[in-house]
Amino acid sequence: MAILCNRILLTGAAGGLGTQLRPFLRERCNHLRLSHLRPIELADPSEEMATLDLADFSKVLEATRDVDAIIHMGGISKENTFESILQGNIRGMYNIYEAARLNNVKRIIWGSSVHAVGYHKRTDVLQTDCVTRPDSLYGVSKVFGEGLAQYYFDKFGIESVTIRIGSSFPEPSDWRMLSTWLSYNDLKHLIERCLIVPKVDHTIVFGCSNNDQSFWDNSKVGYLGYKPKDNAEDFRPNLESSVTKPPYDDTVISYQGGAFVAAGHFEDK
Ligand code: 15L
Repeated sequence: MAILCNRILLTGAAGGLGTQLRPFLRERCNHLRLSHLRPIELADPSEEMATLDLADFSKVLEATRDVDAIIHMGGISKENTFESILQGNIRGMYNIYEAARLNNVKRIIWGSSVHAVGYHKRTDVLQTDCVTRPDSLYGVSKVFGEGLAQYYFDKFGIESVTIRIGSSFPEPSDWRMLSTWLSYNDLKHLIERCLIVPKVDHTIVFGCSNNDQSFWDNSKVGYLGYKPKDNAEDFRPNLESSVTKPPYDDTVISYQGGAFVAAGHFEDK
């Protein structure tokens, strides 16, 4: 396997996607620095641990030292109180970018979300430069992150790939995921492309597999060379036999953000 970087920082290393990416990235760099809130047992001499809270700037500054690229999958991964979103995703994202600037990190690849555009209808086919329509405070924090990535590119030349991840799970488990599913293999291929392509400026790409029912069109960012192979359609028979199909006009299915749109405002609960 070709070594792509000397040292990569992977945030959220013990989370769902971090766990998938860890062995994959380990083969593509000399040193893989893992960051998480709690210590993780190291699996290889090439791994290093950076235990940290993303809201703690001095810790993030230390963790980004001597790093060539950051794969930022950490932070809050669904709707929560504004206070939690503020610390984990807004302050956390700022800390990553500001620390990257001070430590001269060249490229950041990070997980934005379908929830940055969740209020678009399922009938809209979105281009990567579409307007954002967040469906939650979580989605708003992703829009903040997308703005931050653009700002740090325009002002400081730090390159980023913002991946608007759909639903990255072992397989689609509801009807909406026929459109939003991102297989783990396609995620890994996409991350590899984001590391390899020589020039990305700030690119926004939808993180989805090659789904027949996709809401998204990545053709404007063809230069990434992302060619997903999996298709959620292969799982339709499983869904048909095990998951009730919601009526077509149900909010959970009629908006791209699904349950996040249907859920109402978190702070009212
Ligand atoms: C996300 O952004 C979440 O992190 C993930 O857990 C799923 O809920 C996904 O969106 C989705 O909407 O399927």
